[in-house]
Amino acid sequence: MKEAIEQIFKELEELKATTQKEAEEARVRFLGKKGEITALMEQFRTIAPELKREYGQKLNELKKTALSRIEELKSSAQADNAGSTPKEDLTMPGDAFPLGSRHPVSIVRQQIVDIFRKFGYDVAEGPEIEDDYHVFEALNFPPNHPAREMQDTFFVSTGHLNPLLLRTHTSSVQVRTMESQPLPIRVVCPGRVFRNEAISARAHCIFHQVEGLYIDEDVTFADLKQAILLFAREMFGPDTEIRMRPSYFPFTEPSAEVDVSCNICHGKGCNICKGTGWLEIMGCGMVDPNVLKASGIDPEKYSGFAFGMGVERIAMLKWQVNDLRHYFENDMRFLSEFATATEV
Ligand code: 2U9
Repeated sequence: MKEAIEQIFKELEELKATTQKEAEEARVRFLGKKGEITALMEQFRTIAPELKREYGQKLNELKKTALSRIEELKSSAQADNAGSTPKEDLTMPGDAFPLGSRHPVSIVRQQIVDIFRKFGYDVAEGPEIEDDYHVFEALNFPPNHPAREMQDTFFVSTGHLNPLLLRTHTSSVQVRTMESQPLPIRVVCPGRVFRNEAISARAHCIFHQVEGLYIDEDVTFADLKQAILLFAREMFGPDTEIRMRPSYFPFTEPSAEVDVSCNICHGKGCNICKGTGWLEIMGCGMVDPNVLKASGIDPEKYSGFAFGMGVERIAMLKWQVNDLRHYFENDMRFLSEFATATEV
């Protein structure tokens, strides 16, 4: 028995297999039901008890060596499909790629833009780094207006007449449209804006706006009101009502804040609308004649309306999100809630 064990150790050392099939044949030869090592194991039962300890250890060692040698051969041998069965089930469907989804702010921005496109508006975009002229001067901001201070606006360059800054609204894009496009103008301008503000549940130093501008002969406040009503009904549902409250902006006169009827309680009063039945969605007004004049448009012949809304604010109302910061934190638990929310 001793010689037989030694002999098999030697053979295992010299064992070669170039294919899976050969490796499997080697396994059968040594460890199969009628294999050489299996036979020795059976023989072991009949040997004298005083030899059992020595031979038992040797046989165990031999079996272990055979198993690891054959495993080694199997993993290094080329796959030979003619003789072996593939481990994988090639008919199984593949693993799905984990696809991302659109950001809720991007979904709402697109919905707003799509509604105005349907009304016949063009879409315009412009630079995020702007000059003082296009953000403030051309929009009738007085020289001492607080928005022009360092506390409110991020300046990129200072110390000259027309400093560069991060735009605080997308109105600069409408100014550039007035400078370069023929009349009439019907345009919406989506984009990112920057304000030097402390971050809280209701404010952020970066957010998104969609602003709109319509200039033609005989554009009136009634046209503005109708455009906003149609927008509100597309965005928040066909039963939505609007109301306007007087307001003030340097670039519009008269100006108004727009509220929509609360689509949660339908006017009864709930904690979303703080018991008022109304939710503020945007500001608007008739373009100030000074703004038209600054861009070379005759205010005697033309008039226009403009409006502006914060995209995060609309998204908060739409999905009842109570903290603006969720939109900037990129927490997958929050973002994946919107994976299927792409319908208008
Ligand atoms: C031109 C002329 C007029 C754009 C307007 C508002 C009213 C407004 C705010 C809503 C919430 C900004 O995001 S927000 O903080 N906007 O209330 N924006 S009218 O008026 C213009 C724009 C361009 C040439």
